[in-house]
Amino acid sequence: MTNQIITLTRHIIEEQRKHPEATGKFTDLMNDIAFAAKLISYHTNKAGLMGVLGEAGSVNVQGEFVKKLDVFANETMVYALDHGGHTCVMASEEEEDIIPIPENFPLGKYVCLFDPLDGSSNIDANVSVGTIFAIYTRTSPEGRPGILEDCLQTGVNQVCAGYVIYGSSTMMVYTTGNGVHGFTLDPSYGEFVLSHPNIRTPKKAKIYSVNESNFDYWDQGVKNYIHYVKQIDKETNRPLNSRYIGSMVSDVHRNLLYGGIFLYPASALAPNGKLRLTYEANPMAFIIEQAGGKASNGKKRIMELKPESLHQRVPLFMGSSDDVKIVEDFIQGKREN
Ligand code: P6P
Repeated sequence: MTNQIITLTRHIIEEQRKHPEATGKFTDLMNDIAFAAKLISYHTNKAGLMGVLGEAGSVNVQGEFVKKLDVFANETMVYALDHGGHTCVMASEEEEDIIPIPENFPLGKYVCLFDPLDGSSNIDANVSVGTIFAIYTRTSPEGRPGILEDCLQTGVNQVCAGYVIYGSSTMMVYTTGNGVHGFTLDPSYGEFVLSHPNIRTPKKAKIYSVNESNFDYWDQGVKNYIHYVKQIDKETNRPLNSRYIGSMVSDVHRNLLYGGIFLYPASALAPNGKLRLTYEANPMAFIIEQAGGKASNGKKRIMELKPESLHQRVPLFMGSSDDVKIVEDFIQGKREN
């Protein structure tokens, strides 16, 4: 029934009505992101047929080989967001420095940070990948281009965070601080339609997601926690189920819906972990917290960490709140089993 369809645009407008100061600019910005997501979805789903698979040859700031779809997704996000007059600066996993708004375009108050295609090393194997984005309002004076400091705000300043998962269907999940809502793309008429209103994540994990090949490189507290989740104990529903795709958006999305904890700890190989604070950990943390979960670096709330650089990495433990608290106790030596 048409009057049952709640599109992403309608949902945002209805959400914005709760903010008297809203000008409609945010709605336009979200529509620009939705446009980019539809384009990336189309190319990701057609990748095998459109010769966009395989290495683009270059290497990104992370030292990873860039695949053609990475390049396309990054260009699509920049193209969608740089001209509408809603943003003053952007930053991307794919670009070393901040991305200025072209001089001939108007400036807006929003700052958008994104990982345009997270998990892209899985693309050739047809594994789900995703786009992650975080939106802030600028802290630098209006009327001039945004600056690096606008992109290095603590996660608690986010006005919006979301991800798009390109899987068996394309879904956008976002929060503006009033709960978490999921929209599924209906390709027949190109609209994101509300399919998962008010997502809440279970307090207790059923799943743990971690790359256990790093086990010997972890601190003892993390090792003790992984031993703990694998022990047989009916009373505390252990062992947990191990599920790890190696694509953060896919792992976090599954855990968000089913209950689970996602871990990317620091290790001897990666002293600050692998995932980036500004455009991976912070947006996902905002979503997880708004769904009733928790996100920590093992000692501190992710969203209270002050970023020092754009591509700064951070140890990450996020998901079902009871289990993030347990892993924090193991890491802080408050318990050994
Ligand atoms: P590993 C993908 O490359 C990514 O950035 C995240 O999407 C994913 O969670 C993580 O790295 C996987 O890393 O070391 O387990 O392959």
